[in-house]
Order: sequence, then structure tokens, then C-alpha cells
Amino acid sequence: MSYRLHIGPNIRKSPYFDATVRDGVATFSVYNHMFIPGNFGDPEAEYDRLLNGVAMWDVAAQRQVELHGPDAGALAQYLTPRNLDATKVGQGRYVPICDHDGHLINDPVLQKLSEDRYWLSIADSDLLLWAKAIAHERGLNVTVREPDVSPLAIQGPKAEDVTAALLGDWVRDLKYFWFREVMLDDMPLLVARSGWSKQGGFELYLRDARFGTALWDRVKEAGAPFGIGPGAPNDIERLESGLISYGADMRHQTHPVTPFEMGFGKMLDLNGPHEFVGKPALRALRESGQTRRRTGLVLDGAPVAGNEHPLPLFHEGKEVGFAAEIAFSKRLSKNIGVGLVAVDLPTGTTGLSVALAEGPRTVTLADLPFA
Ligand code: THG
Repeated sequence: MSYRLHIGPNIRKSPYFDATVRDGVATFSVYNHMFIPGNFGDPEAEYDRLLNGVAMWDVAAQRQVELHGPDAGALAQYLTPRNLDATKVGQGRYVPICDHDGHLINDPVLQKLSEDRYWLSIADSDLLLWAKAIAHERGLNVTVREPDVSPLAIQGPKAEDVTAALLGDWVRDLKYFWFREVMLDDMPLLVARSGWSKQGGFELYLRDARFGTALWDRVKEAGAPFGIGPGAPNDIERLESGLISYGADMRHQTHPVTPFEMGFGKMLDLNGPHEFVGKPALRALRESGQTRRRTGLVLDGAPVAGNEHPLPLFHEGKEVGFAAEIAFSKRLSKNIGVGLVAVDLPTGTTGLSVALAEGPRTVTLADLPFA
């Protein structure tokens, strides 16, 4: 389903907005109060480029929350149950963020730029307000703000060749989730090997919005020999790969989940000496035991149109969880999805049901990733 959105000054525009419009963006969504491209008119070609070639995405809506000052490291550690002791300057880390009830409120990538400067590259919830309030209320000596930083992703098997053509062969030695700060002409960038797909690639964090179109065009030019084309974070690929989508898979207002339920249990350090938001709640949740788990879903029948919000899953007349997102995978030629179900229902369990707009479907539980 798609609707027309009313466009007004209340929704922010990415520095790449003009370039994406010029290059044929067909749909937008809204993420962190900013437009983010949905597709460029040919979703199948865009999926194919991501899996077999290379795609460029305007992901400026992955906004940064900057922690700067003597207590930046202390605040970063207080915000996440993941232990950051071993995190080095130049290294990124996927960090679950919980509220005081132990519910996930964001799942950003943390970048450690220096001992006194960190960025949280956030998912779609207002972490800036949260981090500012916590810093202030705890009397920490740190400035929390949204810097002028806008990521552009290059994803797909040919992303390394494109990024090397643009920036040099050193990018080939960059390790997964590590980054380097560089200049491209006059453009200040942070370049990381990361991105919201399992096809490999890089994210260029542009540190001056005035160069949005210039950077977009440099990437396009460097990628042309490799068949680069515009695209956007791809829901079908992410379902196949099992990547987590805050907003779809969980949202603290509507379908709160714990990090244990999302499979983050091993990332948490609940026994260490350091304090962090949610520690007592998470320790209590660990004791009381997990009731739901993240799972893949397979739906029978004809290709589905997809769902607009989480849908309850039923088994033997009982509600046992929810389907977070469902889509038809042409590559796997089946309807796939992700969701949460009761822990006593193992992979392979069949006969669950979900009520789609187009009618009821039978659901079988599957392992993640699908492929
Ligand atoms: N890149 C950057 N910022 C982001 C995202 C991103 N902000 C929004 C959103 N994505 C945050 N959420 C995620 C979710 C998954 C991953 C990264 C950010 C991810 N996960 C890998 C996985 O699950 O296999 C690796 C996780 C790990 O290291 O353990 O990459 O994509 N800049």
C-alpha cells in the first residue's frame, strides 16, 4: 500500500535530497524526522544491483548523536549494556540501548572517534533527547548534540571496487565496522566498512551538508564503470539476512521488546562493575527467564502485499507472538517474515496463523537468516 504524504517544513530533507530527486526517486519514507528514499521506481532492479552489483543509498536519516567532552566515554558506557572497554579509537560497535524497564529504545552503531568524541548512528527514535537528559541529570561533563553528518551507503559485492576507485586501495584493508577520517577534495568524510545489508560495503559519513550533491555525484561517477545505481535500504534483503529494523521489529511505544528477545543476550555485560541504564531491570529479566524469541516466518499461499504494522500470530487458538514484517522473496520464491513467538514453539512448528489484509495465512517458524 502507498499513500501520498503531505510535504511541509516539519520533515527534514537530507543533503542528498536534491540529487535523489534529480536521479528519479519514486517514494520516500520518514526516519528520524527526515525524508529517506524508498525506491527509485524499479524495486526488482534495485534488489538485483544490491545482490549482484553495487547500489548507492541516501541514508542521511541515520542521524548522529555526538558525545563530546571529558565524560563522553562515561556517557557512552552508561547508555548501553554492552561493555565498551575493548572498543578502540577507529572502531565501530553495534550497541543496544535500553530504557529503565530493559526495553530496547534504539540499536545504533557507535563510533569512537577519539577518547573524548563518540557518535551514535541512530535508528528511528529520539535518542538525542534521551542522551542529553541523561548527561545533564547525571552531571556529566559532556556536550550532546546532532552534528552536521550525513551517511551515504555503498552496498553490494562491487562496493569495495567502487569505494577503492573513489578513495584509494587502502579501503580494501579496512576491517568490518572500523573507519577512517579522510578528505575527498574539499569534502570531510568518515569512511566505515558497514551498512544495513549483508552484501558488504561502506558508509561515507559526509561532515558538511553543503557537499551533498557533490558527494552523490562523485560516488555515481566512480561507480559508473561498475554499474552503480541508486537504491535504498532494502526490506526484502534485510528479511532474508535477518537484520534488525527498529520501528518494524520493535518500537518502545507500540511493541516493546527486550534485548534477550532480539538475540542480543550475548552482547550484554550484566555482571561487570559498571552501571548503565536498565541494569537492574535486565538482571531481573534474566532471572525471570525469556518468554519470547525472535524467529523467521514462512507464510503459505500467493505472494503477499506486505503488512503496515505488526500482526498478532495465533497457534491453537492462542495469541503466541507477532509478525513484525512480511514480504515476498522472489529469490527464495516464498513469503518470508520476522517476528517474535513464545519460546516453547521451536523452529519447524507449523499451523500458526496470521490475518493479512488479503486474508488469513498459515505460518511456519524458520531459522534466521533465511539465506
Ligand atoms: N549504519 C549506520 N547507522 C545506522 C544503521 C546502519 N543507523 C540506523 C540503523 N542502521 C541501526 N541499526 C542497525 C542494525 C543492524 C546493523 C547495524 C545497525 C548491523 N548488524 C550486523 C548484523 O546483525 O549482522 C552486525 C551486528 C554486529 O556487529 O554484531 O550491521 O546500518 N551507520
